[in-house]
Amino acid sequence: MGPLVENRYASDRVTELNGTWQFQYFKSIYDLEEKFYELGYDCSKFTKVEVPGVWQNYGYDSHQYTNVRYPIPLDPPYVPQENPCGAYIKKFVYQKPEKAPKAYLNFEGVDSCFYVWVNGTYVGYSQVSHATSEFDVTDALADGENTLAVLVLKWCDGTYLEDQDKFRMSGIFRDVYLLNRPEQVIYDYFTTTELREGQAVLTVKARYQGQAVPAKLTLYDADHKAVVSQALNEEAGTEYTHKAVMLVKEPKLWNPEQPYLYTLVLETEGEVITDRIGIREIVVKDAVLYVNGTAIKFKGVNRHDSDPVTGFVIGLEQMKKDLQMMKESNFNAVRSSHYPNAPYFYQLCDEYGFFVIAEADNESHGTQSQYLKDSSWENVSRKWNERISDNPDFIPATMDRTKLCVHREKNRPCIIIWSMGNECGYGCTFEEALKWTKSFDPARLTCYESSFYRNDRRKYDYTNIDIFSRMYPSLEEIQEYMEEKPDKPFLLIEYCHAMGNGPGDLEDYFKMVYKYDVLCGGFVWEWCDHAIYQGQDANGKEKYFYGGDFGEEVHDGNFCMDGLVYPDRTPHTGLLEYQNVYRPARAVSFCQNTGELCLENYMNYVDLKDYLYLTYEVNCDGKLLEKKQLELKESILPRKKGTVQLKICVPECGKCYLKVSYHLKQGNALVVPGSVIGFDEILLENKDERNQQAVKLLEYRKEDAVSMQVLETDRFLTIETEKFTYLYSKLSGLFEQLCLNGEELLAAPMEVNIWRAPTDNDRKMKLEWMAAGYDRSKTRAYDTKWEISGESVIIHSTMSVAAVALQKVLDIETEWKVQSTGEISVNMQVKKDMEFPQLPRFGLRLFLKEEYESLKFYGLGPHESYVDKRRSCSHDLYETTVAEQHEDYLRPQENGSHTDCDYVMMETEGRTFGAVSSRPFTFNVSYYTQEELTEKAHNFELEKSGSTIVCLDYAQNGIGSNSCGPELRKEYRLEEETFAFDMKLLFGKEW
Ligand code: IPT
Repeated sequence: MGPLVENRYASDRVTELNGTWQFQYFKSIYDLEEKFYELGYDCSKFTKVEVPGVWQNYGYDSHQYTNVRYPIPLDPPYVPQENPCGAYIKKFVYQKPEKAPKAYLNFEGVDSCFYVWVNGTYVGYSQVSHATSEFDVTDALADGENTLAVLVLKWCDGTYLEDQDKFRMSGIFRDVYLLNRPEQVIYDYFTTTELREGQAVLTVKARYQGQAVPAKLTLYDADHKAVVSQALNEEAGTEYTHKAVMLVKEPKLWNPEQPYLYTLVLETEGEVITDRIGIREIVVKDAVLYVNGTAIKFKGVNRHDSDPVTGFVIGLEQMKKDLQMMKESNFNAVRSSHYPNAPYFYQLCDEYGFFVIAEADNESHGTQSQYLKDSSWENVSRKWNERISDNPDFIPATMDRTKLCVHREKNRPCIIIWSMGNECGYGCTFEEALKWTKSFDPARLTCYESSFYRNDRRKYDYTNIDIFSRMYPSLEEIQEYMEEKPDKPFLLIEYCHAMGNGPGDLEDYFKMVYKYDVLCGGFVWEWCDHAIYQGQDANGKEKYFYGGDFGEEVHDGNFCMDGLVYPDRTPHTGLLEYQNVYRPARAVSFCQNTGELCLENYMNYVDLKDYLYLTYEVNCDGKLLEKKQLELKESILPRKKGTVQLKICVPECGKCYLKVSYHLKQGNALVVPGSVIGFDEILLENKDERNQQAVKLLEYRKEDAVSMQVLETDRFLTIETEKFTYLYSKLSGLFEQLCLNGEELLAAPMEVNIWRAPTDNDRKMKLEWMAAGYDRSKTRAYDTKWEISGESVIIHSTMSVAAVALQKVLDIETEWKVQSTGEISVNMQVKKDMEFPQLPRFGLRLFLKEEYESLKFYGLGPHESYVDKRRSCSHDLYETTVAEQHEDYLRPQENGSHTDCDYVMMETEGRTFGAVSSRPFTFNVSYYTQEELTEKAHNFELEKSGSTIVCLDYAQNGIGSNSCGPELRKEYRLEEETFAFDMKLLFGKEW
């Protein structure tokens, strides 16, 4: 069928007014002295701009990013007197259609408020940025040329209710059009569906503009066959005067996995309205949310209308691209955070299959950040509520915003839940809004996160809230709710804050979601990074600005870059992680003897057999041994398990994995058949499960006896053979030079490294890390002993790691073994002073000559992986380059790590440097130092160090989502009191 919206302007009754307009910006409304809207006004000072657009992108005013805090003084309803504004003029030709004389001028989004004139006649004012404003301009229009003038103000009293966490931009940012209609039309209609004993009941309520005229309603199925037809009959209701009830036998139901749509045609004499209908029923029973009788899970994401180039202006293609990427990544739901999106967004969600939480344009979060002497939560929350959400003066505005949201989108089947808004606190305004919503649309559910319905001691009315929604709760808080006889479904309306390198806790929340039926899923915060594209710098590097880069007085830095995709929609590794955590099927067990693989279906509605086919491969030490395709023969229904048979051969020795990949069988409107949408990796058992290449590299290699010399001074040990000269510092307990075959490998002395460039999720932890001196710690040796033993030199140093002014963090007993072949092994026994916080990492840092630009490694790849963020990676032997290893976060931070590695080998023209360990390790390679990544605020400022930096780590601290979520869980922290680090360094060998 295709989304209706694709033909939205294909009617002779619609005059599209998007395109080139004339525009003038004024820093203050007081600069606007002339009546620019009058006919004959000389607008030679105006420039040409594209509408829709935002004037900050036309080159006027300036972008500002602020989250909670208002960009203006908290003084509702007043806004600054010097209010910036934009004057717009559009000329267009119009011919009144004979059969549709009424003309309605529509604006689908203007920030923040605006006045409209047609041919010099004032036709009205409107506000509520993300709502549609419609003006009856029938009498103001003339045949021939017409002049439309619009004055947009940057701030209005509505600004206090539009304090969403976003870049602030202004102007006419959505479509403008003129709609012609006959005198007597169906002005408003409301369709609802319910299921009754295998049949569906479609109810259409309607009211007219002008006199009621006969209306015929016909429902067509997806094959364009008429299913049922009925007339609208008079029946007075609260808001509607007419009604039709249609019975659909053997209905095909709508759900995100099978978004079956019917078409409803509403015909009156002078007009035909076409709409889509999705039949579905939403029920809450025993605190479990059912759609069409199935207890569902929202695999959701919060999405803003946002683009780095166009700002608030989002066209059909941009939306489709987002939805396509979401489908590929196994999402089934979107929250239109925190305001109604352009109308066609919901039509796309109907068509492509996404559940939607539709949110009203209402956020007064800034009232929470007022100055208070008593900053206790009790006091803050009381004052927060008092200002707006519990202030009766704001009831009309709140009701207006709720109704604008509900009325515009009430016929969209994708919408399951109405959200009253975001972060306003709670009070009488929301009690009223919820009461109205529930009585107007009892067939859908409501939620409002900021109600704090469980822990607010005041007596508010929560009865019209159907879902208990929370943002960023810890697993323990969820558990607590589940144990307290829950009376409402629990929803993670925001979770797994995806800022920068992260989130690291998707798998843990996934497990929680599937542990309880009462937990109906969650919405990751959020879909995309918000930043403003600034073109390329002199080196051709793309530049993106975030908060503070525009010289804003109030801003929230890079808190706007917290999405699963970069602003240009390049996926973050967090998106890849999401895709595999929420894979449609999971391997529950595999029996190597029988070849029986047990799978569980994690979809809500479809049979796995119809949804997927599998490919499976056996990989041993990074070698692909076999790969086959497999169709599922037996049904595996949602949330059920089923088995398939695989025949594989497992070698006796080597690290062997069975990788089962899930491919879309039929594909869907957005994703092509065959696409891989997840995989499982299963470690296979055999006689010797060790990576055989690593075993070989760890073996002592005997060569013709070579004589080794050791020269000792107060400061150094020099270990020499014909082939190499190594310089060991007795002051640091580490090597300073490694010269092999006349060539120096190191560009700087080796270091013990405990620092990583703080990730966004380390933003709180980093303060402790810095207080602990981790960012400036140094290694020293106290005592060094050495001996020659057989063909090796054994060096023993007692060492510590400490920062200026502070006690030692670590005590280390180190044993180095230098073999006559040149190989160096190290064993470090580390003991941490437990006064200190978790370590960012522990390992050796080597500065190799930068010509080492390619590498091979066996471990988790191909992209970055961490102890708690590794579900999209699998074990293999990867070949890559140092440049490719850099994950280019717009605000630089730790990146590119690989966990669970057996060995890594760096290469340059025939020479190699390698590291191998008997215990899986973590490493990363980069041209940038941790210091550089810590210091620089933007990726385009990064300067290469001139070396290839190799970090060989015992481990790194986990990633988590503490940028706006709970603390990193204990099990992912690097905070053991004692641990042992083993590594063997190899040089210049054929591998
Ligand atoms: C919360 C908001 O709802 C969301 O808009 C965004 O700001 C997000 O979290 C953080 O990125 S606000 C937060 C202060 C809990």
